Amino acid sequence: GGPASLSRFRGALVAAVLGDCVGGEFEGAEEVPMESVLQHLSGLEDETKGNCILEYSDDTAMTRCVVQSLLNRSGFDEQDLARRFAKEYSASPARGYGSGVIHVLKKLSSPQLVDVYQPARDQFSGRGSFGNGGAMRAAPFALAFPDLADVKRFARLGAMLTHSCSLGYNGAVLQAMAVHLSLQGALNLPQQFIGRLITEMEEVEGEEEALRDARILKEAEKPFCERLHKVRDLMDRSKVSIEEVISELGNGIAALRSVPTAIFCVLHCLQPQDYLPENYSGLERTIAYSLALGGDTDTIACMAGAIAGAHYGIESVPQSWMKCCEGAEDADMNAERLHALHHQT
Ligand code: 8NA
Ligand code: MG
Ligand code: MG
Repeated sequence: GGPASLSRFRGALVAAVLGDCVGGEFEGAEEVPMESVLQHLSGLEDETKGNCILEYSDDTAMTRCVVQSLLNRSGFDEQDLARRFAKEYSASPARGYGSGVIHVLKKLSSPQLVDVYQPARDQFSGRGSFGNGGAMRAAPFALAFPDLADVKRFARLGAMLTHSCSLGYNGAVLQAMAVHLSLQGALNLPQQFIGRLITEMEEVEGEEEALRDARILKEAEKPFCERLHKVRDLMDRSKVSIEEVISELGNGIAALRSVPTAIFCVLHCLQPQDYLPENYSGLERTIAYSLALGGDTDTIACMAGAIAGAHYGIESVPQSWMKCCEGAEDADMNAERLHALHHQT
């Protein structure tokens, strides 16, 4: 489809759910042989297995809250979103939430709470979380708002409800921007795509809080920019091993060690790779490759899935995968509503 087409919206929201659901199998695994990934994925084609055999986790649970809030309020409303996060957590607490964020989610359900951003600020002795939990749910901001400035602003605020450290919320800004650019067709020119992300993040990470947090955590002056430069270097190489990707970019639960990695997965899988089945679509390659990195596989595949789905569109999503994943049908319907909201103005 053309820029911001319905197919791209559906691809983005559905593939994020698929990444989460199929990635759950390997979450936290240190080494994941490609053979195991391909076996897991071919298992999804077994017709006898029934629908929704793979449950979604915190990534999709929180993304659904963002989607519902944006649709119901026709825009960003932090009170409404905070309430939805709290309600969702108390209804289904066993979705694999990070061990820190559950304290925020419990506090957000208090009727006495005045400032909905305060519980997140109190995390980790006042430093705030740098986990990837803000980034994993950032895609809907790119779908709801046509202007990049709004995408950045609301992805940041949406993340700050649980992640007040700039290394957490700036991961969400980066992820939302990647989805935004992909929806516009920017992945047709991969070098320009990564160049644009670097330029945007130069500005984002030039802010005082970001520079201060990076200093305190002993990271590079502009940590996401540094990683994006590494992504660009790895893109230019003809052969890259999984080990190199993990050591250069990471596969962990910190936004800094997973958002640039997800972006790399998408870029790397734009072309066929000899260790992936020839009949795989680009989207299938992206998700398979994300799982083979190990570590926080559900979240990396969820983020890579959103970016890749926005590029390839819903046509590249296998029906059999969709049928196996809880929440995929819902995501497909909500994508249509977000598409309408996006094109409303
Ligand atoms: P979070 O905010 O609890 O952060 C995740 C973890 O990161 C925390 O529990 C801490 O260990 C660490 N952390 C974050 N900020 C700081 C800090 N300032 N100082 C010290 N340590 C810190 O949760 P989240 O919403 O960011 O979730 C992140 C990931 O954890 C998600 O992938 C989610 O699925 C979850 N998770 C991951 C695994 C896994 O094995 N990869 C397993 C279960 C849950
Ligand atoms: Mg998860
Ligand atoms: Mg995870």
